[in-house]
Amino acid sequence: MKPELQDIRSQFPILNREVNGKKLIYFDNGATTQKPIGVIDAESQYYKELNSNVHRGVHFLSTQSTIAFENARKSVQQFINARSENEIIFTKGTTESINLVAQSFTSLLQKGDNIIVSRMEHHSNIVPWQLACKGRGLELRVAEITSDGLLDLQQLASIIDDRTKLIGIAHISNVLGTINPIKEIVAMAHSNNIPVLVDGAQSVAHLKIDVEDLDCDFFAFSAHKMYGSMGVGVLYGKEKWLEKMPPYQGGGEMIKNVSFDGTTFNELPFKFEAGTPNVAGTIALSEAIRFMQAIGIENIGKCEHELTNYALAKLTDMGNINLFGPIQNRSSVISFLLQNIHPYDAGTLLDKMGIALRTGTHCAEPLMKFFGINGTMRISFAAYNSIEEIDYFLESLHKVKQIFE
Ligand code: 7TS
Repeated sequence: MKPELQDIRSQFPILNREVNGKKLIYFDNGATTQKPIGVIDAESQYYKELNSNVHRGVHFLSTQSTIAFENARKSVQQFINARSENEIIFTKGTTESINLVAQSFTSLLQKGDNIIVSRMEHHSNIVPWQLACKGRGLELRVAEITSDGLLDLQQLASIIDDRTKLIGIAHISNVLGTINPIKEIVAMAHSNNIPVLVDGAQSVAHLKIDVEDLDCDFFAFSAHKMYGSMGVGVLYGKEKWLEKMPPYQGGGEMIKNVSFDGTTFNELPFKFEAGTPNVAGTIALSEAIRFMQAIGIENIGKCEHELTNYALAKLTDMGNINLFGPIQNRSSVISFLLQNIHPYDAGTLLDKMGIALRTGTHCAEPLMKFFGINGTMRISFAAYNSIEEIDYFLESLHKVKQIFE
């Protein structure tokens, strides 16, 4: 049974605090979600009782840390329905997961090959490819979008050729809330023998992720956007690719033997995990998964969907507002502009009223260019948000409008 909203909210200590003398309304979940007490406790418990390096010692604490760390890998594997734990690489976050693929995978390519990413990508799924392409003489192509913020699948099909070696695409746009048709894109790509990397930063906390069903080749996400800790991320990769790809970083843990005559590398997944990881944060990721599963990911998505529809309808009624992104089949990210009011000014005033939202380009400058704007305001919801919070936000937005009229 789905817990009541109050039971969910009570697990988040930060939601009780005030900001600028007002009750906090946290609508910046696209940037990072707040953390439930289970996650906070798991982190502090680790340092109080278990702190020790993983995979390195025969002593009690190291063994227990390693078991908990590897259990987290198992949780993630089950959570996204990966075939094997070998397919789960722990990283610092989505950004590092994508950089890993961008550097390692492209080392298998030939000068003149090309990679495709879309115009709606976060910079994290653009710049790593630019860096890799520049270094290796590869071409970066852009899949364009339509004016209502959908991926233009026809144009995408038209830029694929026999030198296309990978397509990188966001599952959900962090600006538009567009949910991209990953299965359709994967089918198109695979019919041309092209692997697909999905940037799941904005989907993992809102949709049930099943990498087997999506059939994507890589899936990247961050723990901190799904109620977990900062500095922890995941790269899922099909074993057939990860086996072929060379290590991304060198150091401890990723080797089997080191000598100056030649070093041999560890097996998957350790081949891609150089150095001491964020053990506490990784173990806490298991708690974040438990938190989401206790509510039910479908339930979270459904509640957020209701909040989104409610907010979209009320914002539309407000008038003098530009809403970006599709009307339907979208996620709980809403970007908008009030006519003649700079997002930064509105955001600053809303902050004074206790509301945390995001203003600016949202690390998606090519997308801003497409719409001919310099930024937007953005609200984005999580499992603990409520209709009452949206009502307060709308009232506050009215006040902001009045101030500028
Ligand atoms: N990809 C997408 C689609 C994102 O939304 C973000 C972060 C990232 C990648 C990078 O994730 P990181 O955890 O490695 O930093 N997006 C946002 C945002 O929308 N506002 O702040 C960060």
